[in-house]
Amino acid sequence: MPQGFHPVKSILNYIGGEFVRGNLEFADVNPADGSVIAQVSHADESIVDQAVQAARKALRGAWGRLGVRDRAQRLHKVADAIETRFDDFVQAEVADTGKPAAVASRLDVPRAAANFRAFADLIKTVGLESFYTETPDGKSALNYAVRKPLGVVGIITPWNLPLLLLTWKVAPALACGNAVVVKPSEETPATATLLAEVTAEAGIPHGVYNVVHGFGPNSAGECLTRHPDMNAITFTGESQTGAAIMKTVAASVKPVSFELGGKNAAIVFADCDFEDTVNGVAEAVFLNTGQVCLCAERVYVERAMFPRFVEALKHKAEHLRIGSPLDCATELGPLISAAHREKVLSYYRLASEEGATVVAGGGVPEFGNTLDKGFYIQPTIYTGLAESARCVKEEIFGPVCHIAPFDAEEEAVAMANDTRYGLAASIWTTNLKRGHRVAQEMNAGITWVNCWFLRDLRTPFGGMGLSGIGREGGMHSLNFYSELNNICVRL
Ligand code: NAD
Ligand code: 6OD
Repeated sequence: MPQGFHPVKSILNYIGGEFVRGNLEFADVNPADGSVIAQVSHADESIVDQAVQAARKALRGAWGRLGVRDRAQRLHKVADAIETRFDDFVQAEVADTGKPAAVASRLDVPRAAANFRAFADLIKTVGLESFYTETPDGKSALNYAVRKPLGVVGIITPWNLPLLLLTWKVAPALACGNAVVVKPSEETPATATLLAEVTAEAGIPHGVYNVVHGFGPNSAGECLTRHPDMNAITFTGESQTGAAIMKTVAASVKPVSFELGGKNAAIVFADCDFEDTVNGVAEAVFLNTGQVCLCAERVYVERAMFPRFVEALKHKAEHLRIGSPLDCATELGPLISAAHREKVLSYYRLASEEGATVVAGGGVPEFGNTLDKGFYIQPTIYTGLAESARCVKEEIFGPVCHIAPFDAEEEAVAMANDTRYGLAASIWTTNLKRGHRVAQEMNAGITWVNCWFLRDLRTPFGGMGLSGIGREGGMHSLNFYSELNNICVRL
């Protein structure tokens, strides 16, 4: 747990092993009190180009010649270095996001190290796909496919789990032998830059990991996606942004991997373990102030249990400890920005206009201290909305859910699947047969039964519909971050 708050003062781009200042700067704001914690150097088109060229040079140098065993060893060293500088990462992440230090210490920073270890271990086990071929006209051959890096990969990430989501892509990209140019969210630039120091300490050659800071459209993000020497783009963020990026990269036919938004459902059956389910659903709704793409914003509860469940979740929401991220007891931090709070509040207002009953929250908490300058919001529960309401259909990305009753299993499945998204779902029941059956009906990239956000990094991760294109995780990541060259040798 960090002892104090030591904000970074200046956050620079990182190119070819050097920290690079841009001509313009923008402010990095602490969401807990609205204070400016750092000035961030903005990367214009020429700085983005320098980063791409540095990455290309690294591929032609030592990195391009390094074997799998050595690459894996260095990725483990990156993980070691993240663990050594654990408190620095926690402090930087907490200052940027306002998330409770307890959450960053339990989730974000350990996952960053785990991402490097998982892909370092996996890449060493990957064999070659091979076929012994006999043709009808009597020829024979040995076919085997070798894995080659894509080249320079552009990685664009959001602000909700900045280090976790960045390393989730950097680790497999480097394991496959690529060089990367990353553009973290403008809201949360610190840990990507800290990771630059760590990669250098771990012996990752200069130019393999580059960081450019800036915004999306007409800024560093778009410059990356437009760059002709970029070989692939992997992106996590809003579905609309994914659509804009897709349009930009279409001209140069680059591979893309998109992990996008969600409007995830939790289905609670009356035979669930009540206490476990209330705790699990509360976590699925409120973790990280609801700013996890996997969070449940729609909760469907079997009618027999509906009033009791609503009361229990209300109790949870009203007893979550909201406060300073640095206080060990804090469970709920602020939203990321004033603009995002305004967006979430606009949905709170809309819910009332759409006829919702406010079960809990619905507004902004008051502290009587500097936290009033932060971007806090009350955890909120609604009931009574029509399934067609915008608040039930659109991703809000805040600590909020709508709870609706259902009578039959098929009805719950139909309501849960009635969405253009398809990222995650959770099913809560002690009837395992039903758990398996309903889980298989879900149109989602991941469905949890009696748990939520329990991750195995070898499993496929991604979304259907508006929630994304492609899968990452385990071999799926390695398949995205490499190309196969099939070699056919006449015998
Ligand atoms: P966002 O789409 O606004 O921004 C994400 C990143 O894209 C930022 O770095 C931003 O600067 C950049 N960007 C924006 N416009 C761009 C453009 N035209 N070209 C290139 N880059 C551009 O998303 P956000 O607000 O940072 O994050 C919240 C969203 O991310 C939510 O919708 C959430 O569901 C989604 N998300 C999805 C996953 C997942 O795994 N599916 C994970 C986390 C977050
Ligand atoms: O756990 C992961 O690997 C992952 N990509 C989580 C995404 C969370 C979204 O906010």
